[in-house]
Amino acid sequence: MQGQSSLIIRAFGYPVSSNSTGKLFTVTTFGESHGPAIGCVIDGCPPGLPISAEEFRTDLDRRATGRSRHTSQRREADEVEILSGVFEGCTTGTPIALLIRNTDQRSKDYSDIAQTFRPGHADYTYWQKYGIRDPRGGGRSSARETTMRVAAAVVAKKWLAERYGVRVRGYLAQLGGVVPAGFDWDAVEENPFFWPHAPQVPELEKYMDALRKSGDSVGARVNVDADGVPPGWGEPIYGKLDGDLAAALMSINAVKGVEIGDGFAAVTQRGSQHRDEMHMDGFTSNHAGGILGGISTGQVVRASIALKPTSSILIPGRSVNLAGEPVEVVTKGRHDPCVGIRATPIAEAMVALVLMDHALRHRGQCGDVGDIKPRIP
Ligand code: EPS
Repeated sequence: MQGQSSLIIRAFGYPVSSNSTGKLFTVTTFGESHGPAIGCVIDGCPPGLPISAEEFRTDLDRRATGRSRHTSQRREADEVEILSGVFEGCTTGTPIALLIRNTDQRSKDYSDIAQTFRPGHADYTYWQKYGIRDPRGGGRSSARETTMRVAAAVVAKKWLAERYGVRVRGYLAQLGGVVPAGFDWDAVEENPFFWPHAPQVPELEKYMDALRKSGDSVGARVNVDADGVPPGWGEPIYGKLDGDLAAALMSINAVKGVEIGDGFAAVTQRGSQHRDEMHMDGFTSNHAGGILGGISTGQVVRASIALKPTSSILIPGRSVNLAGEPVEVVTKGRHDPCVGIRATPIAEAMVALVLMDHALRHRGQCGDVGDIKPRIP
């Protein structure tokens, strides 16, 4: 009996598979980097949201490979086909299925890797877990999968903007040791790095050209801000907004750290410094990153991620092969010397998916609560 009820809870309470995210706005992705296609199913989207295939273009292009010499040179069309859930240009409330066909696979680059493991790559752990893997383009562990997160988030971003005026936007906050010397949101979309200070772009170009020539890779930091989030989103205790953001951001390939607000800087701060004082005309600071007790405060929700340097590099590294012999690995193919350069739209996407899910969850449970006073702007 007990086994049966836990089965029912799994089936009806949560998405069962770990390829799904969200409780009310659920996104399931599928596909491998060198398979025929990648796709996703979005379930729980409210009806009546106008959406067309063309609306996916901007964010998919922002994330895509081959848009500058500083990223992988694989050229994918990334054309979205809407297979279901949209009728006469509007969401119907039924599952939205999106498909993108892969068009530029070059699987021979991966023939050596089929027999060995790239140091620092999920090749090894996929093999240990499943005893079988699709090595072509990294299979399911490839950043190609993030295309569908970005596509799903186009729907979430639009609904959040129309319904609540929420805007989710990110930028590259560090490239290796280089940090922005100034900040201007307008600059972010004007360069291939999503860098917020235009005068530094030539320096970044030089840095990346030298890195690419050296055959090595480097890490990065990406920051995401969501403004317009009303107070109240997030469900203590195990559904905290910051907890769900951390899990969602950590699920992005190569992410090794997530911070909310001041994050790890809080370790050395005093309470008098870290707390965000309140006045009836607003908060005086935002060390908390717009979340207290797992619930949004109404301030900007602020997250930051650390991405590791890409493991697919030209510098030979020691590894082992399937026969248990020591080997030297050099990764061929079209890889990103810094995955962080393309991570801004992906991080935005994960933040948007979590916010959309929590917006629906808040509306479901607390939609009748009404106006709470005082409300600090
Ligand atoms: C990736 C390796 C490269 C990238 C790929 C991510 O794949 P391939 O060797 O097949 O060119 O191009 O990125 C994408 C295709 C994409 O759309 O993001 C990896 O190992 O993660």
